[in-house]
Amino acid sequence: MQGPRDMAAARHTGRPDTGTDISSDTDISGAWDADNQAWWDWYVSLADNEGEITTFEVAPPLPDIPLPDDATVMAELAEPYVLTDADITFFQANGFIKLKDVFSPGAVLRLRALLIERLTAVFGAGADGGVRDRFLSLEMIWTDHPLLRAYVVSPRVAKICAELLRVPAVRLYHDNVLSKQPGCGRTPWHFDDHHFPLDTNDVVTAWAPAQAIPLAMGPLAFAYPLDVHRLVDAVAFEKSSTSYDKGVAKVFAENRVAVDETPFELGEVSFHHNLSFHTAARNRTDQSRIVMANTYYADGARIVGAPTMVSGDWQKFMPGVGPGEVAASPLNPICWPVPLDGAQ
Ligand SMILES: O=C(O)CCC(=O)C(=O)O
Ligand SMILES: [Fe+2]
Repeated sequence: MQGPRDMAAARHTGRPDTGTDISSDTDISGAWDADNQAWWDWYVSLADNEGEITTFEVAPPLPDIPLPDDATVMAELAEPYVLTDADITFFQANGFIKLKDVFSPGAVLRLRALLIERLTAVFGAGADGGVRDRFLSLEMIWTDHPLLRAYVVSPRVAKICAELLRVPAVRLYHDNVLSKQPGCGRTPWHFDDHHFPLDTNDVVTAWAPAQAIPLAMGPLAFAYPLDVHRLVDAVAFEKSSTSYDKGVAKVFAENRVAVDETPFELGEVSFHHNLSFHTAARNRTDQSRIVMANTYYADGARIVGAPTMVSGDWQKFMPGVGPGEVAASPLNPICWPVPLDGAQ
């Protein structure tokens, strides 16, 4: 499939724009033919934004605290987090929940430093704020680094996911480092069901900020309750315009749909279901909004019969697994419950 990433991605990747057939702008049946970064460049180009940001708010400083060592962070990431029945009921009804103190401040600061190191290795200097306007992404950072692996396959996080979904076991779909740089535009309204080629609705993304997120930095924001997605079923997805984002915003406004757009404290993590509609505002601060967003799904789920281009680079996350097959490659370990041999 040629060209769905179109001009925005071509600008950033240096690849020529191979052209988009606007007569079939709603046809997403082809496969994605570029990488995950190109996917995000394309995806954020679908958001409706007004004007350019020229003045940047000073982001709150990161706390000046002693950093925990690897063993301390790993122990914390394995420690169970106690969810209440009310938390689970809230998630089931609303499709999202924000939980405080999932990570300690020290674990967040270690994560931010590790992610900046990785982002710098790929994108060069400035990932912590100097690079402007872009949405940087990285994935598969967990396979060769024990501490990053501990964050991604964390039993603490995965147990929360399994309990929120009310399923006995969850696997990792993939990790996703998302850095919304100062000046970067909105994340368009969407639900993740289109992104994941998984034949189940037992899918949840743990969106873990690597700093606090004030409103000016663009916290993830959720429309609720969960079934508001039905209101926008009829809005056609267009792959090279902002019409879908605008269309969803219009329907939600007309129906006075509630949106939770609130800051994230340091250590707070949100969890959203694959049918939860979400968006994020622009980053108007001088600090990058770095997040680790890892997706987990119920063990036993299969790949859908015909993944689309909106499923992006999915084969990278499930090598050797074909359409219709059980989604359980070696890159999709069961993260909860912890296997008896401890091997994740
Ligand atoms: O970080 C963002 O702005 C968007 C992330 C997102 O859509 C997701 O993790 O599902
Ligand atoms: Fe999303």
